[in-house]
Order: sequence, then C-alpha cells, then structure tokens
Amino acid sequence: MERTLVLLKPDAVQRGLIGSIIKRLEDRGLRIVAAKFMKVSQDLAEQHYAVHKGKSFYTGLIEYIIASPVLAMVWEGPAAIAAVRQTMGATRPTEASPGSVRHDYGLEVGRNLTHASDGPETAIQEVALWFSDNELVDWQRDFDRWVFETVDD
Ligand code: DAT
Ligand code: MG
Repeated sequence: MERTLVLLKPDAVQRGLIGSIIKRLEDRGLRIVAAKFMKVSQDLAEQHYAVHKGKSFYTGLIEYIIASPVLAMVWEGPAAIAAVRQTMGATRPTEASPGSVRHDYGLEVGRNLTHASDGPETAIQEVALWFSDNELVDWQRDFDRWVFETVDD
C-alpha cells in the first residue's frame, strides 16, 4: 500500500472545486489518511518546492501556493502515487488527458489546481513535510476488499 501527498492548491480552493476533486479520488477507491486546511508559510512553500529553486517559474510558483489557503491531504491505496498523478493529469493542462482534473478544470500550467507526489521517495518526504505521524490515520473501510486485492489488517 502506498501513500501520497495531495495538495488542492489555492485556485482549486477559491474556485470551489474541493468537493469535485475529492470525489474523483474517493470514487477511484483511494482511501483518505489525513487532511488539513491551511495557509502555507513562505518557509513551507520553499521547502516543498526546493527542487524547483532557480527555475524561471520558481518565484511565481511560491507566490501562487501561499496566495490563499490550500487543502493538504494524504491518500493511500495500491500504486496510489501513479493513480493520483493519473487522476490529476499532466503538469500542463493543455497536455493533460481528457477526464483528468487538470484537463477538465484547467488551462494554464501556473494554475494547475493540484499537487501530487511524483515517486516513492518524494511521497515519503512530502508526507513527512506536511504532516506529523499522529495526523496520519490508519483505518479500514468495510468495502476495502472489493477495491484492494490485498487488504492489510
Ligand atoms: P507537477 O506539479 O506535475 O509535479 P512539476 O513538479 O514539474 O509538476 O512542477 C511543479 C509545479 O511548478 C507545477 O505544478 C506547475 C509549476 N511549473 C512547472 N513547470 C512550469 C513551467 N514550465 N512554467 C510555469 N510553471 C511551471
Ligand atoms: Mg512535481
């Protein structure tokens, strides 16, 4: 079972898309582990996007993520990292597949609505950056065995 960090960025929150995006993750069968509605500090933004420091879009990216509250979440499931990236779509909305969040709700790369961890190492780092251990909830759903081929207990 994998865990991945998902951020509903300021544009998703301001546009009232929280419910629509969460519904896609729930419908897919992914299980929520943690959620926190919060203002992002400059420091957290810089740590989260450290890998992009120095790039032309870095300053705008930091300004975007701190501009208004975000909903930070952790979701889990088999291959959750790839599944969530697929549900969100390619970084540029005009390259995202129809049916993905970024295609269906977005136009510009600088307003692409969501963040999702891009690999196992970054998922572990990002979950730890945004959440403390005691904020991550271990739980099971009655229908888990009808979504997950192997159920942990
Ligand atoms: P992703 O969010 O799909 O993982 P990324 O990690 O490459 O994409 O980049 C992080 C964010 O930075 C991305 O969601 C939007 C912004 N970004 C990336 N490339 C950009 C570019 N060429 N111009 C403007 N913003 C960009
Ligand atoms: Mg990324």
